[in-house]
Amino acid sequence: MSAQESTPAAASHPLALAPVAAPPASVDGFVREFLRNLNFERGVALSSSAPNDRYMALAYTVRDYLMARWLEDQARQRELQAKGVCYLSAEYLLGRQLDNNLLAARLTEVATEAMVACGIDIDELRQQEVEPGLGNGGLGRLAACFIDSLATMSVPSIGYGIRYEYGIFRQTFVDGQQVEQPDAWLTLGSPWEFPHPEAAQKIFFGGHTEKTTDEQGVETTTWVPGWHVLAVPYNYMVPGYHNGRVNTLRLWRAVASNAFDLRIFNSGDYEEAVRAQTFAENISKVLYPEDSTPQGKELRLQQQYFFVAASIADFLDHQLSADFDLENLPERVIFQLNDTHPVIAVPEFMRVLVDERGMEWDAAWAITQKCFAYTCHTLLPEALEVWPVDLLGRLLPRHLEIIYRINEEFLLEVRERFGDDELRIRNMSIISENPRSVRMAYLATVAGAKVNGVAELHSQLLREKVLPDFDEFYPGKFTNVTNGVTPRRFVRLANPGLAGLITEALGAGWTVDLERLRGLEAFAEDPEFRVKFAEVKRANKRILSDVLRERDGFVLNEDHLLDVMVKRLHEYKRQMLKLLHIVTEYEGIVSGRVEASSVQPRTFIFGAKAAPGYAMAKRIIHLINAVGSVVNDDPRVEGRLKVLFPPNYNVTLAERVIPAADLSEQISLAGKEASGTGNMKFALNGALTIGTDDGANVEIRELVGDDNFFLFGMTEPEVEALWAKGYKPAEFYQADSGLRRAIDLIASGAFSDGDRSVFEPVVSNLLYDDRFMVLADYSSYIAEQAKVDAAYGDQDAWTRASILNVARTGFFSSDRSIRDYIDRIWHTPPIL
Ligand code: 26W
Repeated sequence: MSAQESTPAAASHPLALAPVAAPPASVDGFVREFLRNLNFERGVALSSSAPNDRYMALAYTVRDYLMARWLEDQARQRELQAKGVCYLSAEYLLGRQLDNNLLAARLTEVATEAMVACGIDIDELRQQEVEPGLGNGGLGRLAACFIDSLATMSVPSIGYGIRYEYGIFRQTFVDGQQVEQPDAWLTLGSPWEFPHPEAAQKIFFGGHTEKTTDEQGVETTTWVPGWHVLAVPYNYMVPGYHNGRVNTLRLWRAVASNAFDLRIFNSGDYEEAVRAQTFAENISKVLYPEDSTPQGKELRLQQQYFFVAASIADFLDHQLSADFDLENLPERVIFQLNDTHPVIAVPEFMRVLVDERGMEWDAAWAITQKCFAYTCHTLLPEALEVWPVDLLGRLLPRHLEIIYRINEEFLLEVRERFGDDELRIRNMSIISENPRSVRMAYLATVAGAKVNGVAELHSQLLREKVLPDFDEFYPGKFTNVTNGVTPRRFVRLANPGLAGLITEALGAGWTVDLERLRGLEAFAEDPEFRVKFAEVKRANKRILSDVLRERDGFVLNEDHLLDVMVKRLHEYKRQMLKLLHIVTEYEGIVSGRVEASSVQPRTFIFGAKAAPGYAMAKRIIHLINAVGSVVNDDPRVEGRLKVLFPPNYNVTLAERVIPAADLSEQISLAGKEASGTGNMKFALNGALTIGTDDGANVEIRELVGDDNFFLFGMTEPEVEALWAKGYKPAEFYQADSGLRRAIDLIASGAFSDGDRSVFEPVVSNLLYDDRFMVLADYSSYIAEQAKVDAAYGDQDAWTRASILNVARTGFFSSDRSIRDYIDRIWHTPPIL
């Protein structure tokens, strides 16, 4: 997968054949390269340089060291024409790049010394980097972990996505309430991107279709679009860890082809003159901050079509050899659909093969069904995207026609198999009625060679509850690939103390072979190792304490049990259950029923953004901050309970919070969290999990053992049974005095200066709706939290359990996930 064709003359020039030389990997060599970039790229002298100049020059220098490998790798992948993966994702939550690129290129020490040689503290430069927040949460971060593993495992692949000018909003709190600020991450420019306007693609929208029949009576359809924009690719390096490989992440930016209309300008209508530009740029302007409920906005569909059409054109135009026979596409590429957001790629692929390349429909469809696969990341019915046919037909008239034909032929097959079972036909139709819409998950399932969930339980529920008809109709199509996280960023980089301890005990191989962590089981029995391990956790708490003091003016007590819940704010994730635990503890002490000195000192850390349009989620954030400020200022619980809610939770903050945590809160209602990946990061960093049997928690518990996991709550079948029986949350309120006191305290206005109205909606939602059964799981949760307190009292036993969590969760490496995708779906062996 490499850059565009170069002209034959240039290609054969002796210099063109010479390998690109990387600068000398010595401290002197690095200093020279750094100063050259500072002076000639940034155009400043060291003496007059600003911190951002020095950061940019450092980044350019790291790039230079990786460039040779990148260019070589692209040429090699092109030459070998091996089968590769095109990962289509509307989101990539990349996090900061500098340290990951230094680590991958084995340059961390050299760069640190080189900066010292220049009188620069490299850490000051680290702080300059703005993390690219081109994602909402789990799905976006998973994509980032996956492309890291694909590069580290030398799998030919390219990640395609959108270069949003504004990423996920910056969260601030005003009087405890979330206020969103635009994320202008590109203000100072991004040193890690390489624009390639010469490889821009024209992307068409609107218009109508025309049918023509040639003299042989063959009917062809032509799309006569209404308008178009240009998609300009920006390449980002995706370096493999210590394998000399560098894959590409190609993100598309929308620009107007005729950016400026001089004629209109000269007529004095300046705004009109640039209207095309602003209109076009809007397409890649901003990431939609929803992570569960699609708003069905036209611009969102424009964004989805824009990047998949550009990616397919880029692949067919620039990645295939000129004489490539399209019949062999299934041996050459697999397009992985990261949820339904890119599924419009299916009718686009058909349009290109049939309308542009003149392929027969059946031949094209046979190829399409082998070249696509779909990963579903959710269980919430409201998160499954459906696009009204009038909107889709207006924006993409040809694609709607193609979807209709795909559906027609599919339903014919269903009829052949099941006869005229109208209910089944209606249930399975890609087109739903009232309003007439396209069910994107159904289209992805019909077109995909494989459909996978992201954890065992999720994949099972997908087959049994979400898409049962399709599982029956397509035996063998549904599979599972349990999520994973990259150990490079979330252990090696985020927790150097732990990484050092592991390498000391097991050697360095674990970073690319995480199952080797199993070797730590023996060390769990070694008191000395336990002491060292506990010291690493304490040191991480000190680091976090410094970060939170600097960042938010918070003071962290390192002797406290650090109880952490960081993830998007959503009612199914049940931050409200965590809050009821805190209020219960608080109420117990201030009411005098519980002796403060008998309470295990805890600090509760929250991190959570709410989708701006999600009112209840924003109210819950307000309530968490309100409870926090009352608890933190109440001398009766001083030194016992502390609530910290640092704003703007993102990858960079996660890298500080996760290594310091003692307890990982994974408390979603069973059957709602597809997998979770934070749960994996916490376990790999030695936090013990309190959780339900939901998503990947089930697999974590199976691996670490029941003694090293705090399980509570209903199982998924029990949830279904209670729901079927008719769930009355108020009954649980009546039956449980502890629960009643906690809810009553919130309802009383105790956390809102006595104003009961402020949080009344939250309280009544719990008492009369409680869709995610917070009240039903309350008593089991509180009981399990008491076990946590007791367990934490025996630090040595806790540390032993913590070591066993690290030792037994190597399975959750994203390298293992990628291996499963290769074995079960892609069949794209690494090219070594
Ligand atoms: C259109 C609105 C929208 C946007 C994003 C709907 C749904 C999404 C994502 C699928 C939500 C998401 O991030 N899902 C999370 O994906 C993770 C990676 O697989 C899982 O670990 C989480 O359980 C799942 O909630």
